[in-house]
Amino acid sequence: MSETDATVHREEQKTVEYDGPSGGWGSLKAIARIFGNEWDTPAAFDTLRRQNKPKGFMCVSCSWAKPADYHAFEFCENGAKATLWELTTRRCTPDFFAKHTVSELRNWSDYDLEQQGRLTHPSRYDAATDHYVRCEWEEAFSAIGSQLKSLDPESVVFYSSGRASLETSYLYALFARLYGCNNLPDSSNMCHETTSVALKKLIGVGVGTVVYQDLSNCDAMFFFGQNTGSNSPRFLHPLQDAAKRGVQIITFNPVREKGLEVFVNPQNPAEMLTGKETVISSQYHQVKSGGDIAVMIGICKHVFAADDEAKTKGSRVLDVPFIEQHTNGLQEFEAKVRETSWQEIETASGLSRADIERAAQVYVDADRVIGIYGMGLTQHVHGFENVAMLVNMLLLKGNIGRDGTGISPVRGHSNVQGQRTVGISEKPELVPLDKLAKQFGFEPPRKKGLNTVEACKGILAGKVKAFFGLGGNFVRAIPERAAMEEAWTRMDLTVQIATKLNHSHLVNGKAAYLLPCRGRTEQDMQASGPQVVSIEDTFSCIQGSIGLRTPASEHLKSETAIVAGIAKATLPPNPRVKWDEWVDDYGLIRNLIAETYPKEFHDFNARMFTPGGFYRGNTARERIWKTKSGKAEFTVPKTLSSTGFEDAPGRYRLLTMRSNDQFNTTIYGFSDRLRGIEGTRQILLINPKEMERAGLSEGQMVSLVSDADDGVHREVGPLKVVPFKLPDGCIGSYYPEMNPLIALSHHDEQSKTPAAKSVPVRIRA
Ligand SMILES: Nc1nc2c(c(=O)[nH]1)N[C@H]1C(S)=C(S)[C@@H](COP(=O)(O)OP(=O)(O)OC[C@H]3O[C@@H](n4cnc5c(=O)[nH]c(N)nc54)[C@H](O)[C@@H]3O)O[C@H]1N2
Ligand SMILES: Nc1nc2c(c(=O)[nH]1)N[C@H]1C(S)=C(S)[C@@H](COP(=O)(O)OP(=O)(O)OC[C@H]3O[C@@H](n4cnc5c(=O)[nH]c(N)nc54)[C@H](O)[C@@H]3O)O[C@H]1N2
Ligand SMILES: [Mo]
Repeated sequence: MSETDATVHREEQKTVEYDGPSGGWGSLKAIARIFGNEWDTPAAFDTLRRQNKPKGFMCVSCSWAKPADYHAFEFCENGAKATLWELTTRRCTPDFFAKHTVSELRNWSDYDLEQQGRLTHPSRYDAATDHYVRCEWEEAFSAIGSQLKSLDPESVVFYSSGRASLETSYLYALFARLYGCNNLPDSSNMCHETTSVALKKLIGVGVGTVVYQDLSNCDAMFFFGQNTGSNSPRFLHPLQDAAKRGVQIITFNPVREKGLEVFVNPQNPAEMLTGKETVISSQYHQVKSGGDIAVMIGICKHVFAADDEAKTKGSRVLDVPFIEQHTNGLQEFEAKVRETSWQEIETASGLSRADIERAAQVYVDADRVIGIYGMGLTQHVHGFENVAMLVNMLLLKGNIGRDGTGISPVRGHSNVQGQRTVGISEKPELVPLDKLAKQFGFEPPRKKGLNTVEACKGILAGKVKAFFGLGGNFVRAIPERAAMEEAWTRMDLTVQIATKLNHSHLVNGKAAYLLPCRGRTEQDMQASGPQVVSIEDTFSCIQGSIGLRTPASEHLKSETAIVAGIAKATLPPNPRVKWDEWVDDYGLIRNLIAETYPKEFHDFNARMFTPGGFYRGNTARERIWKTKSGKAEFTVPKTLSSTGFEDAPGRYRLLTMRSNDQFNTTIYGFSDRLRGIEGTRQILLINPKEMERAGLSEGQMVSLVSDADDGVHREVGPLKVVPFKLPDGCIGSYYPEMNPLIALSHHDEQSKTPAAKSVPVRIRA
């Protein structure tokens, strides 16, 4: 199936080598370009000024930490875009839905749909006319409730996208369990699930061990597949400070990402006026996509060699006391590393031995090292092995659980980590079910629920009959789009809680409801007064957020109120479950959270406005290992490549990328400024040598075809060929446009995270 009709853009495409820094004037211009005339300027600036500060609201974009000693403007280009996107003056009203059928809107692009602005009224799908029509809240709640009562709870999926507050998330998970299932997949299943599974197994906690102060105390950082400049730009500030302090920053990434090369701080007038750049990465290695296991084996090989040599002089490179006291499995790991040849490592990584040794020497010399990573490690068939290799590497020199060290997965959505903390999980063993049973007087379901890939399989097989989306754009974000869209409309019920219109709302089930909610920037007035909410950042710090803007429409409800409204209409009365009272006062929900998770959330209401947030603790950071063996685990890598498929003539590894002008499926514009790609997203990035080999010329239109070995035809095109610096065998294009090319079965073996960073494809000229 071809994707182009729905996503093609009208502007002329041009690609220029971008030689400016990340940050700088470009980031301010980028904001002005997108929002030129559709924001209420003074009010918007007032809102931005309060972003990520105590008693302000916490950014709706990424989950990067909000420091206690904040800047005058504690926001970045992309955080500002996300905020202004929510504050748009445009409205998507019942009139709009009266003008366009759902079938028509299904062919609109992601960009054009969200450009309609904020949703204003609850709506119901009217099959007779193929329109969304306005309905009343109570009507929606009772219709949804009565349909849910008639369904088998195990046939219903409760998805969430990572933005909703801790308060809403806790109620949402409670609702699903009171209803009778653990079908609580979230966007994390497509993202850092690899982290949750791997780190839990290897160091006993499913999250990173680093906190803000570690960034100021480390000697070196090793970066694998995380694009700071676009995806967590506020991280550029501590990175810049680190670089200035002489910290060695070693980057492995198939793409030369500007934000990891140089940075001009847009909040520093002197730097802005002089254009003075800070070089971020001291070494930048363009590893092949899927080549990180090999790279890290190479680094460890060099560490063992350096240790052999040190021994002859009576010293050690390995942290022997740490390894003996705290780890398990070094011997087998060491044997595997020693027997792997440099030739194998060079082939699998695409890097030379000399380059890997140069990076490894920094690791040998540095006393305190942090390992940082993103989707470049997690979204692979052997993503688990990627993360496990980084753990191996850090353990060798005791780089976990010491000040200035640690492992740091950079999380995605602003509260994705927190949602998991308060019970949104398909894995019953991660949730204190006995506690919930006592608290609310019911028998929680114990059967494992569906994660994202399993939910997709269930929908394809017709076993899943109803889908709830607490935010997000599931149908655009998942793999196997063509088959999924077709199967989707066979569901009995789809309910989407959203701020803006997106494609998932338009591939509706037989009965469908579109329920518009307030955003985090907006005031949330309930019976007891204005409400505040809370979120958890990537460093496990929990912080309150206060919305002050007037809501986009008087007909909106808060996410908390919508979840509670549906739950109340669905479930039998239970004296311990007080939906109405909880909506009246979110402080009561925080008390419930504190009761379920006393260690992390005691005195929640009192602590929620601690500057920088309160830390919920991390056992691995204290070198307490809640693993099977009671120690941190070395893992023997079973492969050198994380792609999960063999190389073959004409087969490429497709990396699906985010541009600087998008937040996931939300497309703000068509300028990927930091990569010099302007005006279109329908492109195929490929290096000039590979172009020549394949007989392609610049600007030629081609399509991509899936090369998975299941025989299913998947195709996306036309795409314009653009020469781009990438390793041999690797090509790039944008997410979500490329998602029809990803087979549902192409996922990390252990966590089932879709393997979006090495998709096997062929080019069809
Ligand atoms: N502005 C903005 N911010 C965002 C988002 C957004 O879309 N826009 N999304 C949010 C979400 S949900 C998430 S999860 C995060 C995602 O943030 P990131 O983790 O940065 O995710 P990606 O941009 O998908 O890719 C990360 C990097 O991995 C590199 N890469 C690809 N394959 C490999 C590989 O095999 N090895 C290595 N070493 N590198 C590789 C890519 O070139 C890219 O630079 O950002 C969050 N923040
Ligand atoms: N090929 C490929 N696929 C990928 C990825 C990739 O790198 N490559 N990345 C994966 C990753 S990391 C992730 S996290 C997923 C993202 O998957 P999702 O989280 O499902 O998608 P988003 O695009 O973030 O969702 C955007 C929608 O959220 C709604 N929204 C925005 N703000 C709010 C709010 O405050 N409340 C509510 N209720 N709704 C709101 C709006 O309607 C908006 O259209 O995609 C995954 N898919
Ligand atoms: Mo994500």
